[in-house]
Amino acid sequence: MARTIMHIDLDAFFVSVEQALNPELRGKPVVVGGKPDRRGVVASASYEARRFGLYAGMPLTTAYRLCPQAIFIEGSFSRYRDASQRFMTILADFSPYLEPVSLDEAYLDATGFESIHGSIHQMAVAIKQRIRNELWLCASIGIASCKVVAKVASELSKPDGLLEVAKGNERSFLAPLPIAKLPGVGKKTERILDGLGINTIGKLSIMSLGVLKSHFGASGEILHRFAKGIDDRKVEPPSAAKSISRETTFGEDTRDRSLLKATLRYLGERVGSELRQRGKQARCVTLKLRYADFTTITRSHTLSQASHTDQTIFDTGTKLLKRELTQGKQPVRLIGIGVSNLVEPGRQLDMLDTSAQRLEQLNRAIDRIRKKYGFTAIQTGRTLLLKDIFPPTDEGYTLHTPSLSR
Ligand code: DCP
Ligand code: CA
Repeated sequence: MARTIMHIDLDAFFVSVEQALNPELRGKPVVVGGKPDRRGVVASASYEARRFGLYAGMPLTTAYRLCPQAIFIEGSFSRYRDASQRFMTILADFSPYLEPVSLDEAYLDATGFESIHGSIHQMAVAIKQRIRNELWLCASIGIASCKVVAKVASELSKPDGLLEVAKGNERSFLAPLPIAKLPGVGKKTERILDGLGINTIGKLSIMSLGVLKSHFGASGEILHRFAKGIDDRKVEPPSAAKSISRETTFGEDTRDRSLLKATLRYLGERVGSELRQRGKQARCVTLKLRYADFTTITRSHTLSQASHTDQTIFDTGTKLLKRELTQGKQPVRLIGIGVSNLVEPGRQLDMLDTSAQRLEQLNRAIDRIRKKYGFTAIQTGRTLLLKDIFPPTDEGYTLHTPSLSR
């Protein structure tokens, strides 16, 4: 059946939330990420700042060099989380088939809901208006018959955009665009495709599937389908979300194993707590490290049995960390941990094992206390070390980079 999918993405999200709260920041080059004398990168740059060449991920020192007059602010994750929740609540009024992708981005399956608003175009205008009136934020919306085309459309329409790709035009819409615009094409894929003389989505769509598979394996087939504007992925409401992760960038690169482990424990507890809150168990644990030179690795381990305890997440993460931190490695800039392959808790065989049962009870007790008194009300032995490094708040430790599970 023909579907109508929307991709809604807020413009310059972190910065726009700051501008909504503080009129003095409006219309100016603004950067959220921290003071320019600090290590770290731009998390979000206002469109005024982008005119000077600033973009997310750029080191703050470079941003300062390019645009010294920009206003650099630290930002506050709790403000963005609140704005995000209100954004998602507005969207949910338009269709129950809502899939948040990150704090400021969501897919909406609008099939059948258009007529309430007159047309799909008017529905999108109404969404943009509510977001503007209630949140003082700007949303860009792409409309198409599938996710991948809707996402490319919203991106292309930015800022304050609205772009509808008519059914039947998916492929011709994508064809002239550079391959980097296609979701799934990262820097590495782009380089390989470039080496093959493929620089537009159109050229990618007429490549032989065999060649694509030989370079990219199974994802070659997905790329090929996306390039042709074919994407059967459903809009999946959150309970079906596939992974949970947390990560943080250190103020200074570090080789200190106890600090790495303490941070891993803390991040793992946050992941575990969300996992339990969602009533899920995970089969896969992934460690992420970024080294001083920005090379980034992820290492995953599949558990023999799905789990949602902090201890399992931490133990698996530590094992992966130990294996990774062999001698001669560079200092670590960022550490992260995540779980994926989420399943409904089945009948638990290991519940016969009383130690597993005790662990489970302990986790539940901790969750209850934290819910009542804040995340740092209880600190497990290992995370105590973090107290001197990151100031704890009710929200948890103020980590440098809020993590987004994308
Ligand atoms: N973010 C971050 N670090 C990054 C990228 C993004 O912390 N490397 C945060 C800040 C952004 C938010 O996530 O405001 C949303 O990311 P987007 O990629 O959607 O970027 P923006 O919303 O800032 O800009 P755009 O208007 O291009 O969507
Ligand atoms: Ca955005």
